[in-house]
Amino acid sequence: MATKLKQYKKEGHPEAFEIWWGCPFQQDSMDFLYYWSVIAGSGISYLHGQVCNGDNMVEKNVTFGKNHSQTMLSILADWPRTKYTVIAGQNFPGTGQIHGGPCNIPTNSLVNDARENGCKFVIIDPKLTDTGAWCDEWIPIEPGKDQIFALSVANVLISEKLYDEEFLLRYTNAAQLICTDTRECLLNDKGNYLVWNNLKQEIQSLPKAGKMDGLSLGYNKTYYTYLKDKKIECKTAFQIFAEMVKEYSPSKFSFKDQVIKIAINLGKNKPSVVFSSGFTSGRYPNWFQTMRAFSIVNLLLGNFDKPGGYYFIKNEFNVSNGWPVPPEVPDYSKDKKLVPAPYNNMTLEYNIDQKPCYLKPRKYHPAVASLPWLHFQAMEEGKVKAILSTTENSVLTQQNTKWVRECLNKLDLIIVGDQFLKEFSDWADYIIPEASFLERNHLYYNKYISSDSMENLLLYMRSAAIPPEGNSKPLSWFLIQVAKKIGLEDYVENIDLQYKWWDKILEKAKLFPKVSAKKLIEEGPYFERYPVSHNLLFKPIETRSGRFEIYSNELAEECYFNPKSEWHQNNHVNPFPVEIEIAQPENENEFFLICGKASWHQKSATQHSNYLMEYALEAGCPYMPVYINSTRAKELGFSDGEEVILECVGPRKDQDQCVINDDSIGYKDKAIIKTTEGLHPKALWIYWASGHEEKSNTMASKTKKGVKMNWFLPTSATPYSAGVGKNYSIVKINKIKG
Ligand SMILES: Nc1nc2c(c(=O)[nH]1)N[C@H]1C(S)=C(S)[C@@H](COP(=O)(O)OP(=O)(O)OC[C@H]3O[C@@H](n4cnc5c(=O)[nH]c(N)nc54)[C@H](O)[C@@H]3O)O[C@H]1N2
Ligand SMILES: Nc1nc2c(c(=O)[nH]1)N[C@H]1C(S)=C(S)[C@@H](COP(=O)(O)OP(=O)(O)OC[C@H]3O[C@@H](n4cnc5c(=O)[nH]c(N)nc54)[C@H](O)[C@@H]3O)O[C@H]1N2
Ligand SMILES: [Mo]
Repeated sequence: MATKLKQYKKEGHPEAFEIWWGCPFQQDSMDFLYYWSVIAGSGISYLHGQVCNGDNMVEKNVTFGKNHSQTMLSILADWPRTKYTVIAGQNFPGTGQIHGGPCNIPTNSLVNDARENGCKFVIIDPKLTDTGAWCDEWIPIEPGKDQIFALSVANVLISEKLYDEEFLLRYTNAAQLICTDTRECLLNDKGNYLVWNNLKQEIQSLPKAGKMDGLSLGYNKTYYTYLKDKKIECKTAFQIFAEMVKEYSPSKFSFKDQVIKIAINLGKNKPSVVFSSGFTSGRYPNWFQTMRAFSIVNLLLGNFDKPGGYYFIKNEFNVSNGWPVPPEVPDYSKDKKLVPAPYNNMTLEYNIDQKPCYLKPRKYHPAVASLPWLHFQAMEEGKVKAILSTTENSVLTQQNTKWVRECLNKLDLIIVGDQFLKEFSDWADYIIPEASFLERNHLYYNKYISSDSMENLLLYMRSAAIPPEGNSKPLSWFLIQVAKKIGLEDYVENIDLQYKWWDKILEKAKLFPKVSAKKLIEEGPYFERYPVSHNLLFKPIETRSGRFEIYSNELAEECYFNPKSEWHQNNHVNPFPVEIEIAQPENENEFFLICGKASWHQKSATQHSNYLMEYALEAGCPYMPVYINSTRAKELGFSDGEEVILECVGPRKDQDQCVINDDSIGYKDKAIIKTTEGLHPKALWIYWASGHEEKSNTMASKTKKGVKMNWFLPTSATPYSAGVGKNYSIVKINKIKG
């Protein structure tokens, strides 16, 4: 590794070496990885972030602004007082990914509290999951139709006048005036956004969030004004949205009565409601506008910072990173342009994931976690020549396995760090025997509200349970040795990732020495508790209008109306959440192939447990097969337990502008089917990462019964938000002849 790094540095391209890292809660300090990559000048990518929730983060930034985005992303709500909850595409008791944060400590108990307090839960999912069984109601949505569902709910809320007018006027840009013809917003000479003042009967600039004097939603109204002597017809953003959703009547659904009932329940129980499109995102290229539509329904409901609604934690530990500060080490930021990176880190602006986010106009939003396909293209072009992968398994978990592997074949060097063998280790030139997360220390920070209406800020060390086994060492130890070999010893001297590193974070947060890594280990977590308080303007709303946005000024200015943007006039970045069509199965034996995480597995990480890999651990829900709707199976002449052939047939590049590489088309594999009534007829469904092919003796590889989803998945990416279509696969199911 040192030899290669020296060589690439000499050639002027240290970024030809990249670190790919995965789970932030299992791997060695991501803080240190970012620090190391800055001092070494290497590339670095939180590669899996985008396949997980990266475009969700973008949407929450676009609609709510940075200060309010995290709450919305992690569905942080005042659960004990919530009365009605509708969640799409999340198996929340099964996967625990609600109310975010490491380990999701408070999660399940809070959702249970909500239920005990009478909250009703509705799940929207093509598949009847653990959550579906737990919820009061299951809506078996057609894959990719969640956007229309949300727009239908908005339709009912508006036509039944079940929205919160005062909230819309005070905190959103619902009153902002938009030109009826072009749908561009109106601006005055000073570049201010404009509204109609009903009291004064004149146009004025949009007041600060919190103020509503004279503003009107302009329902069913048209306004006229003169700008530079030109008469302009305009309407409020609310009115244009209301006209847009008229087209989405619940009658478009086979379960129209439920849609109406859900909308009315949301409206009647507001603000003590939660309406969410889930945490993990980017399922299809319409998912960004799907999330926008869900967010706007919440804006109509005004369920923010009120009992039982989304809650913004007011108190914070000022937790940053543990990087050593000059003069302890030489100045590492001199002559280097650093930009924000995941988890309070900084990174070099020239990195593949960053460069397109800092163009003018931006091509991607800086909140994207990564831009995976650009790394693969860079490997094809010889710009990335070597990688170190830690705590992730890209050869299985990134879309379009075939393409990913072709790109990997072009590299000079692949190093993989893990405790277990996995698909990626089969590709490695070197395997680093990394100490596992149970053998090292790491500081974590979590925040949530508890049933007693308190904000809880929690710092804790996940401390080593045992010392590293055998010759294994934390990855940081290996990287420090490499740094010493390439002349960076001054930057890595005295680095102590067991204690000192975390104390630095606590010191920067002004908590040290009251709180220290050692004390956290010896005495347990450090808590601060504050009573819940309601004021959503506790921090400025960091959108372009300073308000939560129904009409996204950012999308308008940066992309949709910007002639310099590659996304100019592209509906994926329309400032309103207009319907985006996705490619569909075309023949009767074609389906969407979709997936969900198994509640008794951790993605591809648990493949070596033969017990967990058993075919039928959960009696009615075997792990390996492909689930198919019973009626569809019968129509096509397939029976339960039959072995079939699946073949990827789409989406093709010519079917969708978001498809970047469709090399997966034509890929075939055998699968066993399991018939079920608990699945939408248009979908085939698998447990995520049930299929494996690691060469050592795992039960999964031996039995070869599971399907490896990403072989069936073309590479796609949405404009600006970089959602990577992780369910966007169309497959044909065929009989095995003879
Ligand atoms: N036990 C366990 N817990 C985990 C994980 C694990 O592997 N195992 N993984 C962790 C990680 S990294 C994450 S990101 C989270 C993920 O956990 P979740 O957020 O729950 O996400 P998934 O399980 O990927 O998908 C959830 C559901 O989305 C449904 N779905 C698919 N397509 C559509 C659609 O078009 N519309 C709708 N409405 N639903 C759809 C699937 O059927 C699935 O049931 O869980 C975390 N927690
Ligand atoms: N088609 C499709 N693709 C998907 C998804 C999907 O729903 N559909 N889901 C996506 C999601 S949400 C995510 S989060 C990604 C996950 O994709 P990856 O980031 O690749 O995650 P895992 O499969 O959990 O692999 C993690 C690896 O870390 C190793 N590991 C565990 N603990 C440690 C440790 O302490 N140190 C080291 N060095 N290694 C350790 C495990 O052995 C395992 O091999 O996949 C994504 N890919
Ligand atoms: Mo994830």
